[in-house]
Amino acid sequence: MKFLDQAKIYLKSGDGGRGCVSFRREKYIEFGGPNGGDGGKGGSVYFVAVENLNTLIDFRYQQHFKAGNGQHGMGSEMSGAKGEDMIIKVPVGTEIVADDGVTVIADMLEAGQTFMIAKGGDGGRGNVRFKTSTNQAPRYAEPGWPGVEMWVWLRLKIIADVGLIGLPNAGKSTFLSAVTKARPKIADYPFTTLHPNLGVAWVDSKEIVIADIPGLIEGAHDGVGLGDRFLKHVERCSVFLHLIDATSENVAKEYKTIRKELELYERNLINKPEVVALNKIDSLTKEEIDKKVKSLKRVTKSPVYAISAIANTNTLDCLRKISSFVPLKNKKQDIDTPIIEEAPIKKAWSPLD
Ligand SMILES: Nc1nc2c(ncn2[C@@H]2O[C@H](COP(=O)(O)OP(=O)(O)OP(=O)(O)O)[C@@H](O)[C@H]2O)c(=O)[nH]1
Ligand SMILES: [Mg+2]
Repeated sequence: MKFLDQAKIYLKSGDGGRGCVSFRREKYIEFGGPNGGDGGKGGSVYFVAVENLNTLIDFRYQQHFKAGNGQHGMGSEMSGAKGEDMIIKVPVGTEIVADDGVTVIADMLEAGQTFMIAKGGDGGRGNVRFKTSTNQAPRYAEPGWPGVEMWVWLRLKIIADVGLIGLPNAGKSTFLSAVTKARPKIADYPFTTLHPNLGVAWVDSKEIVIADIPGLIEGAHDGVGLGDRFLKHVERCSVFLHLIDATSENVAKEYKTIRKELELYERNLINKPEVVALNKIDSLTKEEIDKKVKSLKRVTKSPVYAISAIANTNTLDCLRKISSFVPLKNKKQDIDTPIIEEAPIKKAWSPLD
């Protein structure tokens, strides 16, 4: 599946239907009076967060979403039908941002969360509503109220419990494939990973979602390498697993490079809990490992583990430590019963359809 974490879409809620001007005409009934019905309400546009999506790629193929218009009122005091609602499914973790690209309108954080972004226009009142003692035969009715139209940005920030960070080639994807069923691309050249990969690990019957993102290098905040925009996918994690290649000369320096980039991306990120893993210890002697662990401990207060993702050495201990920072999840809301305060759902548009 292709990955896309930003998309711009157009939304329009339905216009309300026009009220009707009509008079009762029947044999033997004189002065039947007005009987024009009201127009129907326009459909509204909703967003609903769903769990089984993790990309916005479908919005590359469809960018326009319109709810149905209300029908016009009719004679015999018949109201027009309501327009159909438009329900747009987005992955959990999607921010809905205004056209200016800055103002966050809604943050879809939980499965089943529903947000009405554009309310349908009200229907106009039919002429029967305007009958008064002084005007028994009004010849006017209201027009329907127009719907709302807008462009919005959808910005996906994947929600994972653990974010894997480190320089390219540190072994992030190898770690993900060692502890989860995910099979990301692994290779011994930098920037193998070009978009985030997710995997689910089970630690003592606790479920933790791990996100593997592209490697960071010095200057990533200035766009060097793949830049640092992928950090948005780990900014909501409970904990970072910071992987460091044990075969590199100066592990302390590499550690500091990544910490600096985190800080430059968002100051608060360096206060997030972190577990440090010196990876690839299968390629080192015991003395070398001790020496490198010591030099890491001199520059960080975070717990340091010496692991080998390939040989699966100490990965479980490391995972247990990570898991201690991940809060237990609440039961997720069933998405078949979304909470909607306004109109009931009639039509569901799904990128999966
Ligand atoms: N010897 C040894 N090699 C490892 C270990 N873990 C990963 N590697 C190797 O290191 C290289 C890079 O691994 P990746 O998992 O692709 O590294 P990455 O951090 O995801 O790299 P990017 O996606 O480029 O950021 C591959 O050739 C792996 O086989 C390990 O524990 N021991
Ligand atoms: Mg990788």
